[in-house]
Amino acid sequence: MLHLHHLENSRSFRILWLLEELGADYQLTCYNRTKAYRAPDSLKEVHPLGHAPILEADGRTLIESGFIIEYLLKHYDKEQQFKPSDDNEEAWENYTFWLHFAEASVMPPLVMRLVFTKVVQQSPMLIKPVSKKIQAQIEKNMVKSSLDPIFAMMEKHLEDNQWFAGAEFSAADIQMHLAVLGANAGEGLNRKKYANILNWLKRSEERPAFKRSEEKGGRLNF
Ligand SMILES: N[C@@H](CCC(=O)N[C@@H](CS)C(=O)NCC(=O)O)C(=O)O
Repeated sequence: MLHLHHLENSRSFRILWLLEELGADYQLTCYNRTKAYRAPDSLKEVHPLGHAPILEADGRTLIESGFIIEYLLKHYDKEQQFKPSDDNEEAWENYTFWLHFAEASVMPPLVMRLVFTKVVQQSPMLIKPVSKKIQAQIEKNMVKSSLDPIFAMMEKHLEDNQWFAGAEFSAADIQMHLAVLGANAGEGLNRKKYANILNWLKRSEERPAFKRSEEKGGRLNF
């Protein structure tokens, strides 16, 4: 039996989406974020780290979205629909690269952006102008300067490929989706400069399994 612990507006949406793509039989428990935008303490009762996603699977408690994806594909994707086979070297490399790239390279600057946005929001009135200045510096020197080349690389890849693994949709698209959506929040990605990324985003969100995940786990809203 599979039991997904899903935190609203979070990485656990990835697992919900994959479970829907797989047509798996699973139980879903949804959690709301606290006022401070954290996970509620009740998630710590499921796993000591208290982060989402958490998947209870086959008598074990699994964390880490990339690992959970690989676990589900190994045990529940018998026809290997969402991961290229090992003998398709190019697709396998693309799949593995982008699956890791999402958490290792795209999410860190986005998390930094989120943290500094929260710092400004939670600063007392008197020091708000100072915290805003620090936020602007971090955004320019650490967030934007990291994200611009990352998005140029993604745009180039999607110019030649329909999906991140190549010709076929895979779990790498699921893992990358949340990262791209996060970066597209606020001002949004430039329509001309990032046309291929935005078209890929649209294609991904048109999938019936994505729509069902939104109905069950709530819309992602950054
Ligand atoms: N690298 C982990 C990150 C897990 C993580 O940080 N989850 C966030 C949600 S996106 C969380 O639970 N944050 C709530 C908190 O820290 O209180 C993964 O991919 O699963």
